[in-house]
Amino acid sequence: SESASPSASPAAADKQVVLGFAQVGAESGWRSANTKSIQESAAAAGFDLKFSDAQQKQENQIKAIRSYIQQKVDVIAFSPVVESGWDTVLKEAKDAGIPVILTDRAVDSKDTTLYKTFIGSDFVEEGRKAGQWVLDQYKDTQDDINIVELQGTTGSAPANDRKAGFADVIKANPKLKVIASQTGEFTRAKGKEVMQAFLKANKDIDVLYAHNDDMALGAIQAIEAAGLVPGKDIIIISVDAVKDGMTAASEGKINFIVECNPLLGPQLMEAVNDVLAGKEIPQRVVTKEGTFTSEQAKEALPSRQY
Ligand code: GYE
Repeated sequence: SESASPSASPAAADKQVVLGFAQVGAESGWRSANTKSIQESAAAAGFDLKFSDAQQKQENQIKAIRSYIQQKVDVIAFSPVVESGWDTVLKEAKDAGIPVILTDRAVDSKDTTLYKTFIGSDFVEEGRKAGQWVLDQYKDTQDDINIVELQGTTGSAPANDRKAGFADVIKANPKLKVIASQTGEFTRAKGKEVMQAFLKANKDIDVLYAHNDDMALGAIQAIEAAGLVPGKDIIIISVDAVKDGMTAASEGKINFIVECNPLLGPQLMEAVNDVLAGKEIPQRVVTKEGTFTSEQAKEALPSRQY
């Protein structure tokens, strides 16, 4: 090929890079945008992408990773459904000499040599931003503020960390009380179902904190069906800032959104190239993101990419 020179490595010059990617599922708008970003950037990088969808099940992801090991792909990348239980399969990849890159979600493996890098958001910080908004909003309250929480997938890094970051900030004001907290599995359907149950069990809900937009959107349906006004009768905070979430925010139905950027494809492909070229890469690459009030959502919406 054109770029081949006596010093260039034959692998880099001649052979198409094969990347095996084990995706979580298709549970949310965030996930769809993330999948699209990975597929488009792999194509742009000229990689042969092997893509699998685990339907939110760890066992399916482990199977996919094992099949990538068997196929001897050049690099394996994945977004781990849950944080724990990865050491065995990661060790298998390491023994086979296949580098692994984590994107989006973290693992809790103590041995950090099991993967090359982790590219994704700081979910604790996202939870803290959500908590800070609530803290500021209710700083002068004399009354108790009853908060319900829709958690993401049980055991996933974003659910664990968004819960922890939020709790850590709001504890500064004892009037802020999380009266119910349950998983809505990051989906609209489950968000709606659990919000319905919350509304049945608690007559005085002031605030909903949803770990993603999709669950907030499902909950909005439940709130409206109960004859309440989302964004007024119940103040709503969510995470992601995908199009549908931003639309609801611009309509005043979601009061505050913490951004979580799903467009990780370009950074991942860059990391794949670096790893294959034998370059040192940082163990952790944190995505930059902001927050939106309803007003800011209205302004930002026309130029959003996802
Ligand atoms: O917030 C949620 C998705 O891991 C950051 O997964 C991701 C989360 C995202 O289902 O919408």
